[in-house]
Amino acid sequence: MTDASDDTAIDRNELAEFMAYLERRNAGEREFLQAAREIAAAVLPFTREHPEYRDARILERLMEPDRIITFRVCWERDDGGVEINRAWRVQLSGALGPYKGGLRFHPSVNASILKFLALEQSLKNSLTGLPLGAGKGGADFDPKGRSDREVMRFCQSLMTELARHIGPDTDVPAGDIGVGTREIGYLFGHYRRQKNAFEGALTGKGLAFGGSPIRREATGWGCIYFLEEMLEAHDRGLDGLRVAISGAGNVALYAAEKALERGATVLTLSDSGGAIHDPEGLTTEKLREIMALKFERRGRLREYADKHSGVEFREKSNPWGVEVDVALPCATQNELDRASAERLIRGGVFAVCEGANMPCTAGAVDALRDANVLFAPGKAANAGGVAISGVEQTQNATRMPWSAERVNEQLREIMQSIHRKCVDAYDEPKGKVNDYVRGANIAGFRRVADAMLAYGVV
Ligand code: NDP
Ligand code: 2IT
Repeated sequence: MTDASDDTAIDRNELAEFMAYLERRNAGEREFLQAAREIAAAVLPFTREHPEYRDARILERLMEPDRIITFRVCWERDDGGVEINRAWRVQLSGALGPYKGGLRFHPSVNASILKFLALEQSLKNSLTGLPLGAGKGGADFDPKGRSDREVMRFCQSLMTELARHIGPDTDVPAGDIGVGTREIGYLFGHYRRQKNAFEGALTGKGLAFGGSPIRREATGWGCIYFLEEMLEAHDRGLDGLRVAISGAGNVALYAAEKALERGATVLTLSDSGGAIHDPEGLTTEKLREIMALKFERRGRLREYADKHSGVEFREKSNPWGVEVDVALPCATQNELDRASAERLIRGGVFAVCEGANMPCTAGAVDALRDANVLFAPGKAANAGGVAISGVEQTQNATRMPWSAERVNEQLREIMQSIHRKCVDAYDEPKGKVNDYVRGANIAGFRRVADAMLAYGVV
């Protein structure tokens, strides 16, 4: 018989040993190692009770991508100059279905970031219950300040190479930071032409050519559906709560839309230029204006603040200094650190739900846990986007479009079932809020691990 402190010591030693192994194999890959540590901290104690996973070294195998494809993307600027970018596709795990995950276009993109995103994707996709493997890709291309034609030429050049590695039964990319409807249109148009096949090799497509209703909204809306489940399980509701959201992209703006619909007061948004704080709260009309600014004109939030007296703009800052009940980080990784978490805690926050992938640093997550704040990790809370990508694949495969109502119903059900899986996988001792980090990692791991065990050593 061991007592709790013995267990903690064993957990710590095992984690240190596992991380030393991963660090040797993935030296300097900060984001990948950060994501891997969170998963290992939850899964290692679980596999102690399930030695079959250990004997087959399932966790180590999951953390070694099936393959990583790297390639050069050359394209011509409007002025005739030649640009060279680097692109990747990380095909991490095909255990549960064709590789699935977005493409990111951002100057910071590198192998570590894409490996972390693909690893998160593996457990997230598993949690959806759909037949989705895990991948991620992208390029160190910065779409900011580029004309539509330049973006088109870049997408076409990238797809010239990527097309040979993807397909509806092989690997199905979608959007992520810097890749939205415009980019998916250019990418799909070039894929279709090269392969001479109209097939669901990408998701997030326009409605006119095989896209699904609600795919654009799915990540943000799904995040709010998860938040509602989490609040309800702790005897709270969203109506009347003050919410801080970061980001002003696909995830953030649709999370804001659904939060408003549910009666919450949304006080903040942010972009790479800084954060806006509207002490009166956004209205549907204000949000429409911001959506037009960000999605149609590709403008900056600063312009919005300049036009609206009473809206404060904090240059190069984040929204975490504002007193709120709920925080939804929806921009990018590591955007909410321990100091920000402590500020939120002092301001009385009681729920943090990750719309982005790994927006909270490990220190922030520790601080929130110590303060007994409800915390939903991205792999659970933002799974609605990839879930509706899965639904888009179904519609493409059957050549039968679904109604918006049916897709939204499916989204709600999937987010509810993910919440249930997290709670069922890990029971927190009484008096503490549920540990969704442990729950999501264990439940997500279990399904992939069972498939991998069934396949034998491959
Ligand atoms: P978008 O490109 O639509 O929006 C990203 C937003 O975050 C923009 O407002 C952008 O600012 C801001 N941002 C991006 N990088 C930084 C940075 N380094 N510093 C400050 N602000 C930044 O992307 P999405 O909304 O699609 O993605 C946001 C997050 O959600 C990412 O972590 C992504 O991986 C995750 N996610 C996305 C899903 C999807 O379906 N799209 C699904 C699940 C998770 P600016 O407007 O100035 O560019
Ligand atoms: O991080 C994510 O889950 C996404 N960017 C969406 C992936 C997808 O395939 O829809």
